[in-house]
Amino acid sequence: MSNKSNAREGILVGCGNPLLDISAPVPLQFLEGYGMNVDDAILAEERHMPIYRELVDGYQAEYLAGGSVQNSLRIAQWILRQPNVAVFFGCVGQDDYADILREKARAAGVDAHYQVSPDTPTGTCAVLITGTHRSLCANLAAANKFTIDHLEQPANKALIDNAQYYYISGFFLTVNPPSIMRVAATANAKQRPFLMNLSAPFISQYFMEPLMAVMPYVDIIFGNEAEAHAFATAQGWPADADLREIGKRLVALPKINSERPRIAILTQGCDPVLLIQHDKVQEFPVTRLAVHEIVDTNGAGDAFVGGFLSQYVQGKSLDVCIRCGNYAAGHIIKNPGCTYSGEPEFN
Ligand code: 26A
Repeated sequence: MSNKSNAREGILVGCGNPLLDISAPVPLQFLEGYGMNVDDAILAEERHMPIYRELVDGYQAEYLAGGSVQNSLRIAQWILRQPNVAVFFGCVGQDDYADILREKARAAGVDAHYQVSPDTPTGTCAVLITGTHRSLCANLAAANKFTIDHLEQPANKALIDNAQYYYISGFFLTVNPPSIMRVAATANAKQRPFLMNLSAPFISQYFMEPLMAVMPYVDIIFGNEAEAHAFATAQGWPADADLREIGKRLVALPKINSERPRIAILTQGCDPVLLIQHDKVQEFPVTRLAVHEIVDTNGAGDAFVGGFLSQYVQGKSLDVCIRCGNYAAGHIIKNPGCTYSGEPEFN
């Protein structure tokens, strides 16, 4: 069994949407009723608002800490076994849900510095489980109130300056691109890695402009196959481009610090993870779980990034980082939501 790491406190900073997940198994008709598909990740519109009440009243709903970046940081902390390596910024309300998120972050060892929007409820995400699939519908609420002032507060600015690795999801592009640009520019000025995630197809479909504004700063880009294809389509790349080709094109997009070429890491469920550097593609196999072992796939992508980050901040090779990502994702799938049980078994 591995011992705690000796990564430095505050070495990793993340920004994202702190959400409380309301998760329940539902019949497919439930999704259809709301015009949703399996494995969606969408922003709630007016017509989705009744979902949350309906889940709590009519189904066996569980409350779980969520929010993509926060999930990844919690997983990284679990593997690191040493608190406060990861610092998190995001906006919550002043309510019980915020207290739950604060406590879950603390218990996981994440050093969360929430901005508080007193008049807005904490964000929630409906997680609709249908067999081995899940569909997400986020009501960002307070998470959407995040402002760059929060990062400019002296104590928070010091935390950002002091970090060496930065991770922000594509999801955060829906909230506050100026904050993303600020963190990206800081990372670039200090020659420190800035990592991002494509997060969901709708980000490429509707937020391509801010995504492309930050892309030149992105040292490592994560995504799954659906997200990579959505990005390729939105870019007008050839419709027959496969994941390898898309990866090669992603790493070739313009980059500010050309001395550190971009890396793309593309996951594809139980098929091998692709690591793309220059025009070289490497594959990393994934252990296929039996259907009966799968509790829910919610958070698998976040856990992959969390496992990756836990090693990356220790300066481990990409090979080790990806293996740890696969380990973490496999573990999380066997647990509800993006939660873990027991001690990590990764060396
Ligand atoms: C802006 N959107 C849609 C989102 C999210 C999100 N986190 C941030 N922003 N939509 C879903 N999630 C989170 O993703 C996790 C699963 O990967 C959910 O809270 C869930 O925990």
